[in-house]
Amino acid sequence: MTSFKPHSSHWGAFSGRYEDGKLDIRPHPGDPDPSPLLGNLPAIAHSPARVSRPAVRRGWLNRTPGNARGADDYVEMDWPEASDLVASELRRVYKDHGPQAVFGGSYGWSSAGRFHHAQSQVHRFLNVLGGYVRSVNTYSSGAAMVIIPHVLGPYDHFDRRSVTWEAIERSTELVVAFGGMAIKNADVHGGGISKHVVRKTLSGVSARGAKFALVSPIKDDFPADLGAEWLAIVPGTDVALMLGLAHVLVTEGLHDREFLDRYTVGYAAFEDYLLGRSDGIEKSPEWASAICEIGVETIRTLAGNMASARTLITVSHSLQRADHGEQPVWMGIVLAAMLGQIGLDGGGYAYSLGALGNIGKGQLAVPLPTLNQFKNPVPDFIPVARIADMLLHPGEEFHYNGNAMRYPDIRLVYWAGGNPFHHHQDLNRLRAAFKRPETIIVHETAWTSSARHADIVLPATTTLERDDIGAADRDPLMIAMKRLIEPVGEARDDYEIFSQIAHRLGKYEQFTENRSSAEWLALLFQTTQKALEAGGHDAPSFEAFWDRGEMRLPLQQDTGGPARAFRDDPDRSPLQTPSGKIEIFSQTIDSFGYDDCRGLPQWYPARPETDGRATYPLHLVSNQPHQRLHSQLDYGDFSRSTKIKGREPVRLNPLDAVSRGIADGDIVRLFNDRGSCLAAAVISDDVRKGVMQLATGAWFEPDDPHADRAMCIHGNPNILTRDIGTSKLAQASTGQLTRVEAERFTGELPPVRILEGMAIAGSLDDPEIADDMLRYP
Ligand SMILES: Nc1nc2c(c(=O)[nH]1)N[C@H]1C(S)=C(S)[C@@H](COP(=O)(O)OP(=O)(O)OC[C@H]3O[C@@H](n4cnc5c(=O)[nH]c(N)nc54)[C@H](O)[C@@H]3O)O[C@H]1N2
Ligand SMILES: Nc1nc2c(c(=O)[nH]1)N[C@H]1C(S)=C(S)[C@@H](COP(=O)(O)OP(=O)(O)OC[C@H]3O[C@@H](n4cnc5c(=O)[nH]c(N)nc54)[C@H](O)[C@@H]3O)O[C@H]1N2
Ligand SMILES: [Mo]
Repeated sequence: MTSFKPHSSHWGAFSGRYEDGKLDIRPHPGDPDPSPLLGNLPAIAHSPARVSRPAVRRGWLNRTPGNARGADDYVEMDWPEASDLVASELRRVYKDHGPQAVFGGSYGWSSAGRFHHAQSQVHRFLNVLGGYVRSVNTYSSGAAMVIIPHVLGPYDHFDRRSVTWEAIERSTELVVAFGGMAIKNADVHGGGISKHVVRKTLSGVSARGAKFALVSPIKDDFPADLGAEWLAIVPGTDVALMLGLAHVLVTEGLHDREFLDRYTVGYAAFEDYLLGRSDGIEKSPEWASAICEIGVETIRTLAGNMASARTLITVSHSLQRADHGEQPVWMGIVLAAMLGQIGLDGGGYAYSLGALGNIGKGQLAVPLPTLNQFKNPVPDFIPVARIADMLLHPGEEFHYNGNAMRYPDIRLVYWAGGNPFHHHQDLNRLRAAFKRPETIIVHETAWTSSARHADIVLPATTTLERDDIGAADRDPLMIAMKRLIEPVGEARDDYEIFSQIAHRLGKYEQFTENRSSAEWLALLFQTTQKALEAGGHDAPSFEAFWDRGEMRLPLQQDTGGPARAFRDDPDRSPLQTPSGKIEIFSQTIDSFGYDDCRGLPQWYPARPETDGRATYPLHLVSNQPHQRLHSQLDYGDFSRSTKIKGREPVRLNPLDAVSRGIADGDIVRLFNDRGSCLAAAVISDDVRKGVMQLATGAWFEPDDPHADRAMCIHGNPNILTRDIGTSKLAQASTGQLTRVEAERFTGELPPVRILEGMAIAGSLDDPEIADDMLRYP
């Protein structure tokens, strides 16, 4: 009998045992509310979706004219040949075009584990070769990461060191959650989460008598049993509602003038806008109600309640992953400032609370092991969601955060640990963009759609196939992640793959520093161990930690973070903004002269969606899936158990279903000017009328891989979403919302095959294919 060994994932700590060809998973005994996502893990050991051998796209190998990326055959080869091929191609591109022709942004969540983290590995590797064009910010929070530093201070001060669950349990009387706090989202935290506490914490807060207002088009964005008031808002209109609330505060004299005077700049100009003195439009509850479709009385009552209780305003990531996404983040801050509660225990403003399972927990008192990525000498970068623009428009000018910049001319794209055909918008446009580079290299664990658009696909192990150290921001448990299964097929660790290629390029010593993976783990562990020792804590050796299987890390005391310090003494602890105060008006942003993000937060109607029709009638919300992390392990049992007729479920309101003749369980076709997809209808009162909700993450499978405007037969919403930046300020993803129409699908239902693996055309042992290979320079 083998024993259960400790391991960790982005969705929870667990132990596993592999026996008789079966992987058993047990949640960590200390986790009060383990995630069902653990049910996706066993398939890793045997799924045909795994990449088993290095593979190369045939059209790339023999330089076939015309580019068939996404529709081509793959042939397999041995590791030494694959490593040679990648090395010689990298040598060519670096020599002929330089590092500014290599895109290594490689966005993506990859897996938990401090050393084998794919992004760190790929960045370190490319830096050893001379650098690469990088990407900045995230799909998660691209708009907030740019606006918050202008108006409140460093992003991580307010994302991480903000209001804690402890303070909420102690003091909060009313939580107004814009975008909700869906329990499904708190299942996950990047790097790991040993205790899922959000459900229990919210119950406790509710039991103490606190009230909740859920502002969302979807009712289950808040736990159903806590009696939250559901304000079923029109998607994309939160700023109008916030302005309506602000208007009530001012006209009823409920705003905190003293706070605004002492702690903010620019309120007077904002009030001119709010009351219509500057533009002739009063942002009254009536005005707001006409836009967001929340009743006037509801707005008035909520504003009154907010002013008379210890109120916490939360704004979810999702609100800013939309057109003009900077505005709700900023306007939420202004609303909280008007209530005068920023920096009070359990009051004020908490950005993205509930979006990830460790937000709101205490800070670790010691640093975590981190692999040195070295310095990147290339200055060029893009805001992460501008990838298709970059590939389609080399040399073209774009604006970002006060700078006019140009897109670099990319010849080679290197991706490890991310799935752009999951995370990017307007996939038909992304397919066109992915035809541009000369070479695309991907390390993948599985034949995702991104792997299927690459020229060289190298099979990577998952964490289950390697030893690592598990640790994450705000999680007090460090875990000895022990290998549970042998590598599947010929999969290798990203580190091993890069080491072999580096060797061929004469960079082995620089990349590996002559250390094995095991030696790296022991070395990286020392960062934390030394800090523990210095702080007088239990500081076991690496061997002792590895034997024990886990180690508890100390937490900092909760002092209320930078907001509390600022409130207590704004002169000695100013905010790190230009004025040292909360910037209701930002001189800096105003000076950029952007028409889509001005010096004050304000209401901007969404930009028109289409060239064709006037508009599509339904709002599509494409939010995070409850049954997986993004696209990861869509082939796992739990994710598959939620599919209907093999498709991703799409939820819609009964009224919208009836008027379109759609019944529960029907396959529907969603469409707009950009594309279309199939999905399975689930009719639900939890979805506001006029809204459809289709989670992200079903692997993109085109009906016709050769078509320019393919339909996804599986249910990936990004075939429909818009590929435009939030504004010239942040240029962030607007993937959360788009407009669509839907109809019952009556055609013959094509089978979904993408989760069943790739049909490989042959191997290099095959003489005809080997001949192609010889023709490669
Ligand atoms: N429409 C719409 N689109 C969205 C969003 C939305 O709200 N709406 N949300 C966005 C957000 S917030 C995010 S964060 C992104 C997420 O986008 P991604 O982070 O790109 O999504 P993942 O599915 O996590 O992709 C990780 C990939 O890494 C692979 N992988 C895992 N472990 C390893 C490893 O050790 N080595 C290697 N080489 N590969 C590994 C997995 O197989 C998987 O394909 O999506 C964004 N896209
Ligand atoms: N189970 C699971 N959990 C996850 C992830 C996952 O893939 N799976 N991904 C993780 C990641 S990377 C991130 S960044 C976070 C993302 O955190 P979020 O971006 O906050 O999560 P979403 O689920 O995309 O959106 C939350 C809710 O916002 C609501 N919403 C959408 N548009 C609007 C709007 O205009 N107004 C209002 N008021 N509400 C709106 C939707 O109903 C949606 O359910 O989630 C994390 N948690
Ligand atoms: Mo994210």
